[in-house]
Amino acid sequence: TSAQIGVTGLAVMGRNLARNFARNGYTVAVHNRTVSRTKALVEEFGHEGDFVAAETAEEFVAALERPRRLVVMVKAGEPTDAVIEEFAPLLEPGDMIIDGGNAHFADTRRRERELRERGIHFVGTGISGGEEGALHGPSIMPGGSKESYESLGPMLEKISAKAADGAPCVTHVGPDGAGHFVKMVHNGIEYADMQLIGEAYQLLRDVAGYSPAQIADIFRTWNTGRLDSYLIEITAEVLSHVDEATGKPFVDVVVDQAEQKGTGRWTVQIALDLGVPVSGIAEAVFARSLSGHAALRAASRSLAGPQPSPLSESEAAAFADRVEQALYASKIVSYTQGFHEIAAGSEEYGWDIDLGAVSAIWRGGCIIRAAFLDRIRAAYDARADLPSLLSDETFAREIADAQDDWREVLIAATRQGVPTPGFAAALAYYDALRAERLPAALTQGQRDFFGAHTYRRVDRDGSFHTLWGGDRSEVSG
Ligand code: NBP
Repeated sequence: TSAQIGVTGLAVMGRNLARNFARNGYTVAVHNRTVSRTKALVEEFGHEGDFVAAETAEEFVAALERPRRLVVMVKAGEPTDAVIEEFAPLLEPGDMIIDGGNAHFADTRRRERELRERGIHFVGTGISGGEEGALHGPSIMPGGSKESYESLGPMLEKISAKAADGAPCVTHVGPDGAGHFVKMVHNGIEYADMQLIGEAYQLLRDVAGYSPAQIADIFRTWNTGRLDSYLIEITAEVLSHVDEATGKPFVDVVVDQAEQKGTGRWTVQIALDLGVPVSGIAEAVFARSLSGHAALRAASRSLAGPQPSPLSESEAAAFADRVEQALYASKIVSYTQGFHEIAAGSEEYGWDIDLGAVSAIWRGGCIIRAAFLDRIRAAYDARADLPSLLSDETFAREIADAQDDWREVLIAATRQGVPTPGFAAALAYYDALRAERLPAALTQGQRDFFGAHTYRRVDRDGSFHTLWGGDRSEVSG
């Protein structure tokens, strides 16, 4: 038997992806470093489709029809390099290695280059949706060569999630590391979405005085409107869950220290390198980091704060509506920042990424799937060279309608001492972009004063320096 596709690395993700291929009618060769996992897969799920269990790398490669398509689902980092080193010598020109792990795009670029020299296509592929997505249909972000996509595309389309309009949630994002780059930014946006939702929850609880169960209901209502999304939906589930052991709201018995695996951090690190302001995503990463500093927080607990001033019931309901506006406006800003980073990466690496297509493949399967993404796609469809999502008329109008409430929410948060770094960073970004003049002119003056770094003038071309230590006359810089 020859298999159309092979999966090596059969932990949760690889196993479910292999089953997804098999359930879609493909013959799937399966392999894992520890053979027991391969056996377990075939024993448990062999009835779901055609699997070819391979114990050795040689058997695995021999089981694949040519050109070979070999999906690697191992722990990202050194294990990926180890697996490539193991398999590449057994492959022939034209074969494809598809890395579906959460690799750093710079590693993907390096691996792609090295394997291209050996005639092998290396297809770094972002896969989102967790284990459920891997089984029932993930959002798939493949990079690599166009040629490899011609061969792989139809298979990926089959196993991917489908958006509400039936479109498969997969597209050829761009060459080499483009797919993993886009997956990275997806995760950064996911961090920002989660942080904004967390802030909305905290405001509804600490300013409006609602209980977790009441807040779950508010989120359920929001989920029927423009905020309709997977993350809002599961937030309501988590908030309404009651801890069995104590009878308390589940959210009150969980230690409030958020963990992270690192893709959000990469999004911010790369944004710093590219010079793209992703302040909302950065605040989300920092907020998780701050939450984990238990000793620092304990040492700060007695610091002064404002007097609490609870809202009346009717004020609370009006406040909840305002929070919805603030959340929506902040969400527009964080997607604006994320898409800016993708555009900048695309420019830097010559990827030619279609931003509308990226928003389209995030509509299903992935963690940030939302009705909202249809509107982003519409914005880029209407104008592919949109300088920023905020320049789209619809989004600009929605923010215009939301901004008074957005500001009121931040005033209330500040007055009551509720931390809202995500909402605040988003509004600051919006106001900074709007500003006629920024204090950057003063920054330039300071830089020229202490370091003779020169400045440009609004009224004449060229660069200039003021003789600050002398008669303060201006010279050409
Ligand atoms: P893990 O990330 O836990 O990796 C376990 C797999 O890697 C096992 O198959 C293990 O083999 C194999 N492996 C390791 Br570890 N070192 C190896 C080596 N040197 N040589 C060969 N195989 C090696 O699995 P996972 O949670 O299923 O995730 C797989 C990939 O998918 C990761 O890159 C992860 O970041 C990504 N991921 C994505 C999502 C998502 O939502 N997109 C979710 C979870 C994970 P063994 O059985 O012999 O130990």
